[in-house]
Amino acid sequence: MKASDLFIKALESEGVEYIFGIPGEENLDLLNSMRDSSIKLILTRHEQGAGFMAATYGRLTGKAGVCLSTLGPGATNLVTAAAYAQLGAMPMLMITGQKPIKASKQGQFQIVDVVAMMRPLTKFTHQISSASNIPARVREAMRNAEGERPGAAHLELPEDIACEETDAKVIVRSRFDIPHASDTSISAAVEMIESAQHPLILIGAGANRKYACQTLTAFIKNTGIPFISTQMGKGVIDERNPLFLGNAALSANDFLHRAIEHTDLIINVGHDVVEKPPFFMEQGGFEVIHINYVTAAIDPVYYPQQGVIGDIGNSIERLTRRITPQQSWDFSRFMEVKSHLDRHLLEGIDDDRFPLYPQRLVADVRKVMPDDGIIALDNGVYKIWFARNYKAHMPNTVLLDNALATMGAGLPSAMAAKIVHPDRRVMAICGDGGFMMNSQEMETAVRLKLDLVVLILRDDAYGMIKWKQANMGFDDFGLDYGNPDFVMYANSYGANGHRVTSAGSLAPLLEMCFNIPGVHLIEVPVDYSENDRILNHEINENSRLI
Ligand SMILES: Cc1ncc(C[n+]2csc(CCOP(=O)(O)OP(=O)(O)O)c2C)c(N)n1
Ligand SMILES: [Mg+2]
Repeated sequence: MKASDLFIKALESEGVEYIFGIPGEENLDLLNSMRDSSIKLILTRHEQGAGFMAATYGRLTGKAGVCLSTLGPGATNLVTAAAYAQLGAMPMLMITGQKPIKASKQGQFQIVDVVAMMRPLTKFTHQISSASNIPARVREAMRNAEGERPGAAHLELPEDIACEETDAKVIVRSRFDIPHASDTSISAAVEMIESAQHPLILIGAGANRKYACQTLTAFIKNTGIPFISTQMGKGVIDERNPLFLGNAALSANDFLHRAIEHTDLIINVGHDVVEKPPFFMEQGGFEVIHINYVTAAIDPVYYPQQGVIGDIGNSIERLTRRITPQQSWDFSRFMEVKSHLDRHLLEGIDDDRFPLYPQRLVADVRKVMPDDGIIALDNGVYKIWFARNYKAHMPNTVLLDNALATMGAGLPSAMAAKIVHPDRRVMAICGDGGFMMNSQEMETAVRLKLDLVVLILRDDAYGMIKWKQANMGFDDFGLDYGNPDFVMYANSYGANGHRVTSAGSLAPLLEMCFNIPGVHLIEVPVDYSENDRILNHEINENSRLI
């Protein structure tokens, strides 16, 4: 069999459904091997878009998303997506081409050491130097990408290896179960939780990965212990739950930090230090139980006293069975904090001013999204508003990146979400800055005939940095720009462009767009003038008073 055919057969055996990417001449054998394959090629307009789509496919399915590029410039374009997958624990396999390695006639033209470039950004990176090794290398790349903690893997398939003949056979996936935590660590955790006075649960990104929602919901129901979520832990448990205190969108000085100050034990489920810390541990302060698939990465602000390491769902189920709710537990302070935060979150939801204020925008988006609707956020200051104010109802329905926190991923990740969940409503929410970093993928979305709403928050600036600039006491400088006419821009791609012209027209327009097939782009002018006052000052001051 030809090596490139074997490579594709190996990917088929792994259950790969799509390859996102842009082939170069060095990938043409592999591309040809895809002709009769069950794997669909999703051609993009930039390798970064392909990488973000593959990573999000991995995030949503737990199976590695696969992307493809040529050597040199194609591979360097994948670098940000590699970091996105690696930091965000999203399983992804990148395949890049290379000039012939046995006999090259083109000097160093386009050649960079891609394997070395990918090393700090991946769990596994390897140049395939013999066709007979393809089955083992593909299996090993997938095992690394998908195994806990998931991340990026990379294989380089040089041109001359891709066209070799081989009689090697595909290696099928091993069957295995994720190991369960030991009885000793479960018992230690039960003892710590029962003897605490104000235990508090924190739900992080890892809990969103393996759908631990049912067991966690039962744990909270049976114990009555209140919980908070990190940005990437949103939705594991329905945030309308009466025991939900709030989201740790800000690292400090928010209402829920009053609850964190008050706790003596945090039950930390699926947390990852790669997220902006939702709390800071201090010597002599509260203790932490780390419940996760892997032991905690230690950091100056994170050094849990107890680990419960193994399948999260199983650990939680066993803890639920073993824990007896205690008379001595006192959650009154937590519920007091919740009532203040809930009241604050209601402010501005019907604000009629135009351009729109973020609170109104978030509330209107929530209104048109069903429980299973997915919002995919790019990176900008609105991400904080959505994390704090948008109540997630189901796991993985708020796709945001609080790990690499890169701009440019909002549109591609929404596209991948729509491909994985064609029957759900999916909306990309982007700043005018982040959208323009990968806006070319509008063509891909139109070509794929995706039904998608792309909401662009227009402030004609890098608003997030303006907000930080104000927070640091600097005057406005250097962060404003112009924009294309987004309506004409969308129409030129064959998408449907819309512009919001009053606060009241956003929700009906969103509803209309979801009812008409195709890609819809909606420009919403936003007023960020109160970001500094509210996020930097008001929340800080009000939360100190409670
Ligand atoms: C690729 C990348 N470049 C720069 C940054 C730093 N950064 C974070 S948010 C931001 C501004 C975002 O602007 P926009 O997308 O318009 O959103 P806004 O905050 O204005 O709503 C910048 C420059 C980043 N996170 N990622
Ligand atoms: Mg902006």
